[in-house]
Amino acid sequence: MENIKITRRGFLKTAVAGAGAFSLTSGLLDFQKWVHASAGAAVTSVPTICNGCGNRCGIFAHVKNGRLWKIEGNPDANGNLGVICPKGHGYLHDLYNPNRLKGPLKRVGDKFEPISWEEAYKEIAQKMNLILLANGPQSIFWVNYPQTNHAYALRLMHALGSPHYFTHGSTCFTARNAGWATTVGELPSNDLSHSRYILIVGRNPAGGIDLGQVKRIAEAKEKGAKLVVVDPRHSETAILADEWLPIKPGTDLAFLLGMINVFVKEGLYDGRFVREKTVGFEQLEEEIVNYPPEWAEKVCEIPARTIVQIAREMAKAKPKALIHRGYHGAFGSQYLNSFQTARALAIANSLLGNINREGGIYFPQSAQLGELQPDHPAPDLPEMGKADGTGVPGRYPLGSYGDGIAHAIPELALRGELKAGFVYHNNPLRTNPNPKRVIAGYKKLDLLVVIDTVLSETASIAHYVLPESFYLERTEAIDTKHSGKRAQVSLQQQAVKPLFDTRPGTQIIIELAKHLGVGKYFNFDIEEANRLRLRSLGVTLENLKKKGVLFVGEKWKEGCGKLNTPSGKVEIHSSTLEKLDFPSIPRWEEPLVSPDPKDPQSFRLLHGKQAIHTHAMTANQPYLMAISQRYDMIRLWMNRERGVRLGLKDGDWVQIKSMVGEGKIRVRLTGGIHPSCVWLPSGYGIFSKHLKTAFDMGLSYNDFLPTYFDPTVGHAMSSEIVVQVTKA
Ligand SMILES: Nc1nc2c(c(=O)[nH]1)N[C@H]1C(S)=C(S)[C@@H](COP(=O)(O)OP(=O)(O)OC[C@H]3O[C@@H](n4cnc5c(=O)[nH]c(N)nc54)[C@H](O)[C@@H]3O)O[C@H]1N2
Ligand SMILES: Nc1nc2c(c(=O)[nH]1)N[C@H]1C(S)=C(S)[C@@H](COP(=O)(O)OP(=O)(O)OC[C@H]3O[C@@H](n4cnc5c(=O)[nH]c(N)nc54)[C@H](O)[C@@H]3O)O[C@H]1N2
Ligand code: SF4
Ligand SMILES: [Mo]
Repeated sequence: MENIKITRRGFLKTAVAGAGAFSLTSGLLDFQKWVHASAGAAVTSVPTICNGCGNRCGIFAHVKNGRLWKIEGNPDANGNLGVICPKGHGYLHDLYNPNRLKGPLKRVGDKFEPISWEEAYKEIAQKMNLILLANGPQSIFWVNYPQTNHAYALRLMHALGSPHYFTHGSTCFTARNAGWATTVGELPSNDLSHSRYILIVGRNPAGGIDLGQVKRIAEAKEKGAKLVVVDPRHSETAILADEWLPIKPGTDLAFLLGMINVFVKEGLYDGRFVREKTVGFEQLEEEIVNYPPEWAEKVCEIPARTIVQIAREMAKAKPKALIHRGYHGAFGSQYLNSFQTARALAIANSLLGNINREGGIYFPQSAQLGELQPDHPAPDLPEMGKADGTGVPGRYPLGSYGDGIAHAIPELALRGELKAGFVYHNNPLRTNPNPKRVIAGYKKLDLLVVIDTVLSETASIAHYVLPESFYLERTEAIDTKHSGKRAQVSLQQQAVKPLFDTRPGTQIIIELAKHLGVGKYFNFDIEEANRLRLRSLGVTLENLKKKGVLFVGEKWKEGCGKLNTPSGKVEIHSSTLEKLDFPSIPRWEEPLVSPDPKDPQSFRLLHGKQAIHTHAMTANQPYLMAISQRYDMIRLWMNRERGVRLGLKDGDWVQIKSMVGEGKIRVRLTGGIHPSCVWLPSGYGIFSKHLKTAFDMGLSYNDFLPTYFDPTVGHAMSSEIVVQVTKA
């Protein structure tokens, strides 16, 4: 980002300006009083986990005189290796943000009134029981951010007999996961630090932050590795790269097919690996002749000679060469062709013979927690598929039953199939496509209970809002997120006492279960559950509390054994896809929609992360919003030449219009973006009036995104947006 240089001095200035705001409030929120009282006070350090985003970095929370002083990274944590990011630093201040929820709320007419926890539980249980009796268990749902510490929510849904547990996967990663699973049996990791050649296609770990990855890329580069970034936009990761290739968005599949063509035609692949560990290479040889690099150049606009050069360089560095497994940006849930793009990417890696190899793609070790049985028997699993079509033969055949298709909930509510739901650490009104439709669907529910820390858009329309304690105020279920060369367990634990009448999420789930009549599956507290689940891993809860993260299990071993695919091998040709009548060898597939090349106002609308914000949940953080404003980051990126053709100057206001929405924003003209698209940072566009700092700042791509369900996986296809951009 050329114009967003955040110097330390600049950051401190905004931080000091923000700190002043806290002195206006009273009690523990009063920063000045605390500074005075704390001079000379002892510092306690509590190892815990940052909840500023899904990375869940290991941290130490330093507490002075009962108040949080600062956080530092835990060097033992696989995911962040001792560092923390700007949004983690900023987000912790929300602990003292007066805009927090301070107690349970009940909707009365169009207002909220305070209610006690006990009354709220009783009323929710009465209404829920009526809905369960009248409509059956399949009429209720739970949707949350998919974190391992949210496991008890799934248990609650099963105890109530409902299959309808959802995560945000269909708006984030389900195409990527399905592509990898169909090809190599599971989602692997990247062994970045040992790689000699790293090709990243539409992933931006330096902006869509993954701190461990950035550190490992830096380590590899220091040892001489080459980094190539394929991104229509000059991203923060492109800044670190040896080469940046501004691809035409939606055409990564063509780029990868062109590379595979070179691997095959020039015999650059690992012949032994292909012979012993893959199926379908012959079919690939037949199909791939259709995609020479000259063809790919015409589609993706990366020169044929560059495609050839990268393929040759990677083959030379193999097997310590990798194409990053990806996340959200290019093929997580973006295009009609995203699933096939993920497949092609997995196959290209396999041809390098890098599967489960050092410096390549590897299957990480992850901790397998023990069960609560026999002490606490688990409820039976519901035997039905989900109403969204996952787990039902014939519909979204590669959809994830575990994640479900959460952005289908509004349709299911409008159709009357879902009647009541719990939304936990998730904000579908802002993070799902086409908010008008999401609002209509969620408003149709007879009962909506939202568990959040603030009055988000979704909380604003709930019947009951149950406030969860801030992450530094609560102890959570054991986290197993940090897989790697050796598995880890980690623990989010209380560092400061709750400031308000809030409760930890796990306690809320257990208390809800008891009031809903399924308490027999929840006759434990989180301390006991954590202790039981660690039993089989050979580590103690006491030690975990002391350290925050612990290594468990065996160390990763190199070598590609039997894979979790039908053939036990890498499926270049997929028999599963053949049976389903989907292309069983990747072949070119157009995106669903494309801008009109002859229309100067027509663009594809892309979106993505900025390093200082998480989704739509940190825009209300005053320090972080101050940075956005100071560095003028709330703007639509547009290619300079195209902007000039529209009569625009840098900083002008523009009008964006799609099939489903319109809005105004200022433009950032830059050479750092492909001419066919515009790019909107995805952290803004808050429309909950309760979020005072963030309200009405910027736009969200979801305002312009029609409601789509990709036919293979059911994902939201969130970059299939054509917009008209005009001077406002
Ligand atoms: N700062 C920050 N970090 C985060 C998060 C956050 O909210 N904020 N969230 C976390 C989560 S949940 C996720 S899923 C990850 C997401 O991490 P990423 O997937 O890295 O994030 P994005 O910013 O969505 O997209 C990455 C890049 O893809 C590019 N891109 C868009 N379309 C295309 C295309 O068609 N082809 C190619 N080649 N590139 C394209 C974008 O320009 C962008 O630079 O980040 C995680 N880390
Ligand atoms: N507008 C927009 N939409 C997006 C994205 C985006 O960047 N912007 N990214 C897409 C991607 S990649 C993803 S992964 C999804 C993510 O979308 P969601 O799963 O909806 O996640 P978030 O927006 O991070 O946060 C959801 C809610 O959790 C609340 N929250 C934060 N901390 C806590 C806590 O400790 N406890 C509780 N109970 N609640 C808490 C926040 O206040 C917020 O209301 O969105 C997708 N859609
Ligand atoms: S990446 Fe940043 S916000 Fe996310 S968990 Fe780590 S420190 Fe917190
Ligand atoms: Mo995501």
